[in-house]
Amino acid sequence: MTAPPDSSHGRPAASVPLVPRPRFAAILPGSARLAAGTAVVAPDVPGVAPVVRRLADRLGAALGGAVAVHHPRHDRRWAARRPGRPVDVQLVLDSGRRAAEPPDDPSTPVDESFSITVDDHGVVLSAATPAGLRHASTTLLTLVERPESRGRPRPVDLPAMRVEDGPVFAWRGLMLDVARHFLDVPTVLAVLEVMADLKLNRLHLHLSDDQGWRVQLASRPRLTEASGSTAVNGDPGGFYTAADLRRIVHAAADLGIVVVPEIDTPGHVNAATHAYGELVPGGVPTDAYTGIDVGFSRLHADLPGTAPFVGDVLGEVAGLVDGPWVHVGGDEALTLEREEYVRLVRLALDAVADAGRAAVAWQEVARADPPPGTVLQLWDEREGAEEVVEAARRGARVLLSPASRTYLDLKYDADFPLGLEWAGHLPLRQAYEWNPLDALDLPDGSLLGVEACLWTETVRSRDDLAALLLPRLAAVAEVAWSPASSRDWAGFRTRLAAFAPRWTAAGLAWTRTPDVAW
Ligand code: TNX
Repeated sequence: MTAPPDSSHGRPAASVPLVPRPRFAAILPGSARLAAGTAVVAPDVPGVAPVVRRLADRLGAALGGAVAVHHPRHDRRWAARRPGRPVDVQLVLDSGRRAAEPPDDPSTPVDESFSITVDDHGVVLSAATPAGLRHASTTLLTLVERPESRGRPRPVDLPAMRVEDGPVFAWRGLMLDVARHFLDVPTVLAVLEVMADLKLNRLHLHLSDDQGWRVQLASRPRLTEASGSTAVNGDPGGFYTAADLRRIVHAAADLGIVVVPEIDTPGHVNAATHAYGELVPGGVPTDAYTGIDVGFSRLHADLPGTAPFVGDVLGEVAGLVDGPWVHVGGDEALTLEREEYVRLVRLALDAVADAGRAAVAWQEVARADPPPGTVLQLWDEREGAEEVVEAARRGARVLLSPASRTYLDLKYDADFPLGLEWAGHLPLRQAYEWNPLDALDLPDGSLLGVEACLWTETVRSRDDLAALLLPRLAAVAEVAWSPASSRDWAGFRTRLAAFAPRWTAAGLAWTRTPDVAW
């Protein structure tokens, strides 16, 4: 970031709290005042409407007073604005930069790049797509909001500046394990807001596991009747109704986040085998399981109930989300022979294809020779990476969640009260200082992105969740957005310290790690 000291703003520009780090930002001579009377001027097109709503709401809260929205075709205010008044914020869908046609394949990445110009005349946010305008708005909000003085709105004199930005990776995700412990809708909505501010764009929900089943399905009602209320340690469970999941999907979409639902098969299925004896040889349902071992449960390829179960469940779940992906799990089926594992995984992959969606799966699914376009999620650095690389050579895409960098359920250090240790500890700096492009020797273009994972064996409350998630999610977000060549730990610490008060203002019990001067 080109960032000379900024006298007009009263603070060095290096402390402008942008996380993730923009590709280019320069403070220029001049300034623009945003205050009550500032309006948002934007094109009246469907994808931009939620962006404008969020921008106007939050600008209004920061500046004091409602921020009006004008659509230029119906309103000449922008052109007629007189000097001396608060400036407006104009959103421009720049057709010159726009990809000619929306892609046929909805899983094709969209152009998320944007620019911001602040000068004496106003603020202009420009991008080729609504996604780009959303990130531009988020950047502007980060510059305008002072979360530490919440409740005291005031005018903001922004230094004149130019920002040009866009992500390295198309998939910047977070996985929440809502199976080991359930996370209710308000908690998920709060996490979505945090994600949007970090420009993350995929929420992967791990909806089923041995300890609980978290989505109510009309085709198999006993899943939640028998396994909705259980959780690790005998703690309270819970589940989403279809309407709950739709609420999450819609809220995410408004924030530019695609929900990727996961039904884990053919292992991690005790919640299912506890609900339906037809999935178990002999027909007797398994006992409920509330421990934290992995790898013991399984489906059976030769039982007549298995294929209809996999088909119905994945088909119904696919119908509850709007995005192009469904995650089929596939990890740690330790009691299955390879041949039966492959048969069972193929059932799941076929069910997702039949539903018109692309499959995402944990890395082990590389063994089942998945169809081109399948997204394989790498997590285990101990073994199996070569299989993923080979599958990528045959057309699979790769998502990186190496445990030692992205497993936000690992303890920060030995003394941290929450979290697991199987892959070591994960201090903030370790989550930050790595380059996804160096992780595997992948064919060009096959690396889709990076996803943080938050398994919830030890997470019993929203506070526990926030303590593990933040600040490390910010590190993963910057790794996924900003080129490795432009990142540096010292700069990240400074920017993060200025960014974090918004988490406090949102009531999140994040962790003040010892490596940052918070
Ligand atoms: C491994 S990662 C698992 C999960 C655990 C996690 C705990 C993966 C695909 N499987 O079942 O919750 O470790 O860190």
